[in-house]
Amino acid sequence: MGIKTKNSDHMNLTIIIPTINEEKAIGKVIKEIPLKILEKNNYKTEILIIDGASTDNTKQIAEQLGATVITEKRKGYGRAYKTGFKQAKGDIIVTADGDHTYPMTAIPKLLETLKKENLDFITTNRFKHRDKKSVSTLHLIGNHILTTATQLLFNTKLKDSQSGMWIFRKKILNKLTLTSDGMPFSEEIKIEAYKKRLKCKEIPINYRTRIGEVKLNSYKDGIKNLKFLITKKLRHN
Ligand SMILES: Nc1nc2c(ncn2[C@@H]2O[C@H](COP(=O)(O)OP(=O)(O)OP(=O)(O)O)[C@@H](O)[C@H]2O)c(=O)[nH]1
Ligand SMILES: [Mg+2]
Repeated sequence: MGIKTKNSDHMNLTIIIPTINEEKAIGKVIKEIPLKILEKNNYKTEILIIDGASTDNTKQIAEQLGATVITEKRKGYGRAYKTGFKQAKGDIIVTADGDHTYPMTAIPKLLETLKKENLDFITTNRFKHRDKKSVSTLHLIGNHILTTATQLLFNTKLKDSQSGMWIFRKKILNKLTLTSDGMPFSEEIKIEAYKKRLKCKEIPINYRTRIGEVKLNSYKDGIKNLKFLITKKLRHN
């Protein structure tokens, strides 16, 4: 008869956070991760910060709080995630920005849904329960255009194509064709998960106002995202 060790059925979880100069927020983000609850729920958690060569104290703060920091000098939000996915030890990956907008306290509940409903990929919808000031009118319009374009071009029912909080099983990554190194990576990972007919769900979350400097160039990034969707659709056909 084998000896049953405590936590022998644990799951490895990697929380990946891309950062550039997020020193005002990153400490709060990491401290908000409910490590004790996750441990109680049998998750062994690794926190990976993929830093795009910050010139402030982002890396030092993250390291002090127990995160593993990887410097990825190549530019881009998508590039950072690709590097993070390669380094992640977890069977399950959770993503979030390093700007305190996403609710890290929601992670245990989202993981429970992934497990209970045997899902492959969860993306989140920021628009149902958001702080009033968290998204400017310009970004609301931009988001609406991009989400509608995603719905029409790729026949998805997504309500928020730009959310940066996803919870998924790492094994699905080899089924996804992820080409973008930039901001369009966010819509691409969702389109790929839905198009590859994985078990996907979109779940509302609370969304807060950003701490720290805005990195996004609203018009430039919005147009880049739209162009990306059209090019991807043409390639798809
Ligand atoms: N490593 C890395 N991180 C990046 C890069 N660009 C953005 N980030 C980080 O990726 C996350 C998402 O970027 P944000 O600037 O928050 O983009 P956003 O959420 O669309 O815009 P906001 O509404 O201003 O929050 C943040 O934590 C950034 O610090 C990059 O080129 N490399
Ligand atoms: Mg953000």
